[in-house]
Amino acid sequence: MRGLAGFLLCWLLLLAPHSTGVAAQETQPDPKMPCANWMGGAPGYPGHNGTPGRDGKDGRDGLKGDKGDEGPQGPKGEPGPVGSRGFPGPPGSPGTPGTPGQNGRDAFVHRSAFSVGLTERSPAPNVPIRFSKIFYNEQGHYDPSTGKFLCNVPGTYYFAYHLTVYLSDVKVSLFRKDKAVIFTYDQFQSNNVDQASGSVLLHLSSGDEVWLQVYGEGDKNGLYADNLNDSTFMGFLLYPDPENY
Ligand SMILES: [Ca+2]
Repeated sequence: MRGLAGFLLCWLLLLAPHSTGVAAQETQPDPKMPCANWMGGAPGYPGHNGTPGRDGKDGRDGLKGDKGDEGPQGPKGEPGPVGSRGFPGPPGSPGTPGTPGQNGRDAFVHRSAFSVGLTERSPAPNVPIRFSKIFYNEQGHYDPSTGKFLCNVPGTYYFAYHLTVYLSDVKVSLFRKDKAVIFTYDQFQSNNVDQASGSVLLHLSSGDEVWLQVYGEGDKNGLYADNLNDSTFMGFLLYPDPENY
């Protein structure tokens, strides 16, 4: 009895507010309305989310983008290492000729020579013999009026004499500055013609005089002379002193 009463009560409660539309609901009940399917249970809870699906395939490449703007110029780099040495260059062209040098000293000042001959027989003794025939006296350093050679160029000189001796002995000396340097003596042989010769190297200073002189007491010395130039006297500068160059 009690079950049936409850059922009826519920039925009345549900029917009362909708009494005017009962006919339509009875023919096609709405499943969404509560209590419409009053014979079923309450709706269940929503199910859990399913597992994620697998990743899809990669898409095709997109179109190439436009070229970007040009960037600003970077800072200047460090200098590179020094390169290797190059090959030698070709020889240069000849230089311009230099200016002419100064004129040298006239070599004439370093010349001194003479060659003379005797023209008078038996010259006076104890004084310079005067050789008056001139073969060579370009510089005039020999004085035929005195028979003396005067040194003008300091240096070393060579002197020589070749004398013909006839009829009597001859003794001569070559003098330098009033002093006899060498002697030559020839003893005459009868019926003959002799020769007396001498030569010497001397160093002379400017102003030194050189000459030949006959020793004797009379005027009849055997020093002979004629037009064949038998007796001669000569001298020349072999080389001047270095300070004269
Ligand atoms: Ca002799």
